[in-house]
Amino acid sequence: MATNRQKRVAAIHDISGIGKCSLTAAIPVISAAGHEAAVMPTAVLSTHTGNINGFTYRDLTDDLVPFADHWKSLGIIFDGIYSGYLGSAHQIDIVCDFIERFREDETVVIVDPAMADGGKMYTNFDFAFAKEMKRLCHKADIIVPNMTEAAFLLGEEYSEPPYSREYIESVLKRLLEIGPEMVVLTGVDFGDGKIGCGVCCKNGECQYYFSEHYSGVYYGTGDLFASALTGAYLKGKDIFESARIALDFTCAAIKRTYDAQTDTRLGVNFEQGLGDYIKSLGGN
Ligand code: PXL
Repeated sequence: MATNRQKRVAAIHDISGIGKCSLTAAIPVISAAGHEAAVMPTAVLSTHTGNINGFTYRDLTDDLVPFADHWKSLGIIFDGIYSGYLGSAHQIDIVCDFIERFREDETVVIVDPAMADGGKMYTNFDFAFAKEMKRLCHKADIIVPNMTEAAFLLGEEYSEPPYSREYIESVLKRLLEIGPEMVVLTGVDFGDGKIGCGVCCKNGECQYYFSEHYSGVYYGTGDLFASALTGAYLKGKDIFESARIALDFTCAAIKRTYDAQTDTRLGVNFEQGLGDYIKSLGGN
């Protein structure tokens, strides 16, 4: 009996040489969870684009369909399809087609609508892109937006924290109406010095998880959170346990970085938390 079949996740993100986000977060975290990370790089950058000038950007749009064609010809199947930072509306179309071609009955589709934070779209994105991203979220089983991405997906203005419980519940409910089975909303802040996530399922069950709040902007943490959630969920944890594990992993990386007082634009120290992450999964 094949009881320990290794799972394979298609990770569709850019690769930024410095910054510990997108694929440089997804590959180690998904691997630590014991899964195979098959990568489809959407672009190659010298660094991420957040608050850093002069980054290089090589677009790989023309390679994406040939990647998919080759994988199809090899009969590759995926237990998970996990998308993050996409460089254009055209890339969103390609990922939508990829999901149509590769989704099997048991495939879990996780979409991190990586496009905005702190009330602003990332460099080179506009609100038309948010509309396209909504189409991709419609195809997902799980979406993992932060509060800014949630507002832009819903076509409303970003509100600064703290938030009321009613507002967060309304955001979660309206995000579910876009189409995913599960929503994991990050950056939930009720003004009590904690920060965390709200998790809601189509069946109406909702939970919140919180952790300590460190001042500062920590780049790449959305990608680490979504990658850790993906790893845990494919490990068979339910969405609530997966969110708690991902939050603990991400907050421990932020704490390590806060204590070390390093340049937060260059990413957080998640590597030294991979051992604890594996333990929280009960091994890899
Ligand atoms: O962490 C999200 C992200 C991923 N990839 C690139 C980015 C960002 C955020 O700024 O610029 C290239």
